[in-house]
Amino acid sequence: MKRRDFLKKSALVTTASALVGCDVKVDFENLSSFKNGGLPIVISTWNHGVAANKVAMNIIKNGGNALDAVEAGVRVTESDPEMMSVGYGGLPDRDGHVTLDACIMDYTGNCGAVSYLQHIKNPISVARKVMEETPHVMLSGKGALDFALEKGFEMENLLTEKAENLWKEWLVTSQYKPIVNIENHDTIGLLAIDKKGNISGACTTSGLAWKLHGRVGDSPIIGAGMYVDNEIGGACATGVGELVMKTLGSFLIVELMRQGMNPQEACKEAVMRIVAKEEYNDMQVGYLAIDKNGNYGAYSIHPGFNFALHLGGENKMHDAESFVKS
Ligand code: SD4
Repeated sequence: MKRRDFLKKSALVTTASALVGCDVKVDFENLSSFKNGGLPIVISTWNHGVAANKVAMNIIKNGGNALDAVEAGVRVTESDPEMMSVGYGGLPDRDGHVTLDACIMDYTGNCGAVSYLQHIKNPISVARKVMEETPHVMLSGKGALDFALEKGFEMENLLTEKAENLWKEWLVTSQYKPIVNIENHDTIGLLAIDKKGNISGACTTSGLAWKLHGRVGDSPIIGAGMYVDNEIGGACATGVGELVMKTLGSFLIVELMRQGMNPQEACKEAVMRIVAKEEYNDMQVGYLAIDKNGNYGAYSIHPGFNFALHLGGENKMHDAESFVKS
């Protein structure tokens, strides 16, 4: 390695260590986990991401911007009744109510969110309206619903027969215990960079199945479920939201990238923050990140987290690396 490169890399390690306040071991000699990307790029969580990416990338290819792309992409998942962890068809809380959380963030740093929203199929579009048509960042519960209705969204029953039957089966034992990767098609977090190099992100979910009524997870929290900084990159999360909220995972990842980590290293470090403190045996968390140049990373606590990547004309599933190996 040239001396200049060595000094540059050493400086990055020092900065990263100072930031996280602990002994960060970033192996800059072994960058095998570094994922070369490119532009434009769309990346999203779980299998349902393939269909969402396709719609998002079409918008970008036709000259559209990243914000329109991320919104349109996740709307596909929200509108699909077979996706039982997002939007219409989502599994309800323990009292049988489908309550939705979503957030969106653009390349200017604007953001909007809704939490504990009921009866509206596409919460991401309500979140965008909050961002663009109110002075606020988040609306919640009945206020969010009233706002959506005022903006012309339709009130619908989101509890499908299939979801209702599963809820009734659950009621028999009423045991609440998160199971790692149980649905394998969870919350959708989607990040995109358009042809102009602008980054946006969206995240939307029906939250953990059988949650306490009123529970809100990480997905609508800017910096927890998703975060974008157009100068640096973006990140999003899936899994047990409480663990993501405690560490503000997506914001942390973007800040780690700002200090010199690549997206893969930053996702891994954010997972390490969780496993250092929490009982993680039954808890899954997965992170995705992209940097400004379209390089990407993914890391989870347990194996089984996968993501859809639309890059260089291909839209394919990939398995994330994980802290627990098998
Ligand atoms: C939540 N993070 O509400 C969401 C749920 C999820 O994989 O992503 N499950 O906690």
